[in-house]
Order: sequence, then C-alpha cells, then structure tokens
Amino acid sequence: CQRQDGRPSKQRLLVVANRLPVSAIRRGEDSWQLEVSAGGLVTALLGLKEFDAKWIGWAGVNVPDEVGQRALTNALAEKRCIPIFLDEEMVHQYYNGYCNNILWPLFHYLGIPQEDRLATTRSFQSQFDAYKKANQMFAEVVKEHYKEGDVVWCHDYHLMFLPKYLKEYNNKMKVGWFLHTPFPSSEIHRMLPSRSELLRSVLAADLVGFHTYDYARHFVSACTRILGLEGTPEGVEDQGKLTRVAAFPIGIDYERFIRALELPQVQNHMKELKQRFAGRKVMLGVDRLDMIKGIPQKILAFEKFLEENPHWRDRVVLLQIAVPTRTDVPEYQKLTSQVHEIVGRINGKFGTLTAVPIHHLDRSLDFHALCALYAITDVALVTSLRDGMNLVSYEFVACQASNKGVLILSEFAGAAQSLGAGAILVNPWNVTEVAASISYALEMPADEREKRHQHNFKHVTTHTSQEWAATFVSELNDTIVEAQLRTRQ
Ligand code: ADQ
Repeated sequence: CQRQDGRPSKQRLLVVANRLPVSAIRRGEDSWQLEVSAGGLVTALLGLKEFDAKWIGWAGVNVPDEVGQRALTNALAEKRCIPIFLDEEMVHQYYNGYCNNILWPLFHYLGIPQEDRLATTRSFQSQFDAYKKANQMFAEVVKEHYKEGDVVWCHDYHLMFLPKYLKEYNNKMKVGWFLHTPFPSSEIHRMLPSRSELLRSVLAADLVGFHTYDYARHFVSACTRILGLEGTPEGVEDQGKLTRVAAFPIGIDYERFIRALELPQVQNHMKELKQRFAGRKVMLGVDRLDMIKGIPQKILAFEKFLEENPHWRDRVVLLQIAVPTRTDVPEYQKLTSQVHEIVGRINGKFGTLTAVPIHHLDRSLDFHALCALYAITDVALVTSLRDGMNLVSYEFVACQASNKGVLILSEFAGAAQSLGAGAILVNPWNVTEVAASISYALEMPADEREKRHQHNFKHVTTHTSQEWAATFVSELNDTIVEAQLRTRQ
C-alpha cells in the first residue's frame, strides 16, 4: 500500500466491537455530546497509532428518529467512529439477554443466574435469534465501509457470528476475531444449545485470538470434541481450511500513565491523598461492578484480615472504586446492594468516630485521579473470580515505579500468567488465603517488594497494547498470504 509520495500509507483497519469507544449524550434534536468511555478494550485500542483505524459499533443509546441518527453519525465521524443503531427490544434481547445473561456468565464459569435459568431456557430462542440479527446488522455496516485491502478485526463474545457473515459476503476479506473474556473449558461451552453454530461461525475467521494459551487450548478442544474437527499446533482444520488459533496477551499504553504521573496536578493530588491517609497503608481495588470481579469476596477477605490482625485496624484503609455497569440488569442491582450492605457492616464494626476502614465509591474516576491513586497505593487487590486478562493490574504496576507496592492477584485472571511471578497469587474464593496474603503484602520487606515490582514492571513495559494490536494484525495479514498460497498450489 503506497501513498503518492512513495511512503507506505498506514494499514487500514476496521475495528468492530459491540460498543464504540465513546458515549453519546443527546443535547438537542440534532446535537450530541461525545465522551470517551472507560473499559478494557477502549484502553487497549486507544494505543493503536500505527493504523488508519475506524471503529464500528453501538453508541450505547437508543436513537429512534432519523434526524438524531444523522446528527450522531456526523458527530461520530470526527472521532473516526461509525454507529450501529439498535432499538430497545434488540438491546434487551441481544445485549442484555444473550450476551450478558448467557454468554458472559457462562464464559466466566458462573453458570446462568439461578432465577434466570427457567426464564432463560424459555426465552433462549428469541434471544439467540436477536443475537444473530444484531450480528447481521453489524455485518451490513462493515460491508458498507469495507474497501479492498482493509483488515477487519472483530471483537469479543458479542460478535461470534460476524466472521461467518463477513466471509459469506466476501471470502477474500481479511477477518480476525479476538475474545476479551476467557474461553471456558469445552465442558462448559457444550452446555450452550447453540454451541456448534457459535464455534463454526468463529472458525470462519482467518485468525482467532485469545489472551492466554489456556483459552486458545479450550477453544481448540471445543472444536475437536463438539464439532469433531482436527486440532493442529496452528489451530483448527476443517476439510483443508485452517483457522489459525493463537494467544495474543493484551497490554497497556504504559507511557500514558508514566507521563500523567509527571503532571503537576497529578503530583498535587498524590500529595493530598498521602496527607489524607497519613499513618495508614493504602489498599486499592478498581473494578467494574460485575460479579466476575469478586468484589464481595474481596471485602469479606479484608474483614477477616481485620478480625485476625487487630494491630492493623487503624493503620490500613481499603479504597474500593467500582464503576457501575449494566445498571438495568437485576443481578447487577442486587450485587450493588450486597456490596453496600457488607461495606456498611464492616465499617460499623471496625470504624471509629474519625476513620472508617473501607471507602467504597460507586463511580468512575477520571484518568488523572486514577493514576494518582495507583501511585500512592501500597497494596492493590485484584480478586476476579475469572477475568480474561485484567488491565487494572497492569495499570497499577505501571504507576508504581517509586512506591514499589505489592499486587495481590487472582489466579483466575489471565494476568496471573504474565504477572504471576511478581504478584502474590490467590484463590479469590478462599477468604482465609486472601486475608493471609494481605497480611503478608503489608509486612513484606522492601527488597522483596522491589524484586517483585521489577519483574512485573519489565513485563508491563515490554508488552504494550500497541504491540498487541500490531502483532495481531500482522499475523492476520500473514495468515491470508498462507491461505492464498494454498489456494494457488
Ligand atoms: P474489563 O472487564 O472492563 O475488560 P479490565 O481489563 O480490568 O476489565 O479493564 C478495565 C478498564 O476500565 C481499566 O482500564 C480501568 O482503568 C478502567 N476502570 C475500571 N474501573 C474504573 C473506575 N472506577 N474508574 C475509572 N476507570 C476504571 C475486558 C475483560 C478483561 C480484559 C479487557 C481487555 O473483562 O479481562 O483485560 O477486556 O481485553
């Protein structure tokens, strides 16, 4: 691909994900305010600077009228975003239903929520139909914007049918699919009534990527056990067609964090926080308020730690920042009340007139405030019950160059495979073990903290989000070359 001045132009990339990296707020009939939204995929893809990338996805709002749709499309074009318009019923069936009530909990080994089991079984077919329809709508918009030579990168469990629909339209299109969640054991995947169709649709892609080798292996096993296909060291083979399957562990744009820490306002905020918590060690949790993040389990482990270590009671504080997500889903509302109830009880039990042991915030923090918090933290607690990777653990490490704080990390987060040697790994279901790890982390000698930090810092600074994206796209290009070579032979 050459520009007129002879220099190679950037690789054109269509990134297709359920959500656009911006939230849209309507300010008038034809005026919109756009805000960049938080989230793992957003953070990683913000680092995609070597590509001429456009995003295709849902803007997270219902826009029934044409005037509004046109105005939003124009506003988003400036941010290189192309919207998909989903109506309320579609969001209910496809997004809240099939994606978030069925695939999300199942892929995180949480099964289907107890009270939804029968309802889910009854409404399964309509939700599945809506899922396919939504994937078709995404495919239509990709087709409209696709130009020969573009690479199409589909993201996540919301879009498992997209590779199949795109390849049916144009078999030469370069299509990759990446899963941000874990891919579960084939024994879990086979519970899905639509297990085979989902696998076959993903296999239509040229390259299928996961965060860890284990997830890739689970996917290949599901294809061999459920579809009877052949697994090879490169991927899955079906009648001579190879779908390459591999691990591409995501990273972060660590320089963005390091630069932020040098800003005067961030330095000032760090000073204020240090004064505010003077004399106490700071422990930190930053999560979306989701059942996979193990927030109640984390707080219960902290309670056990306080019970067993009275000498720490007024010398440590846990700051838990939880961004509410999927607030219209009853399971998530219940989780919020559960967390509030536990925090209230513990603060009542161990608080004094001047201090409480847990500060819990139900909201998102802006980037600079988050960096300051990461930097002054002594112990970060990431206790996900399952997590595809977990970028919070990476962000914490990136901000700890001076403090050398300790990371307590769930063995069920993908990050355990990369940061495991520097972190204290725990089973988040075992509150006794987590409580003991808190004690160990708080009392860890400086030389051990330094060694553990250096190990993780090296990993975070050598495995960036930019490199992750570049590796995936370059492998995707190579895969196509291989496929074309095979066709020519
Ligand atoms: P998430 O489940 O969203 O991502 P994670 O990887 O931890 O989880 O990323 C969360 C992002 O949101 C981080 O960048 C963090 O800074 C930000 N964030 C979280 N809470 C915040 C708060 N209170 N205020 C401000 N920002 C906040 C999914 C998968 C993960 C996978 C990523 C990327 O579930 O396992 O690592 O995608 O693939």
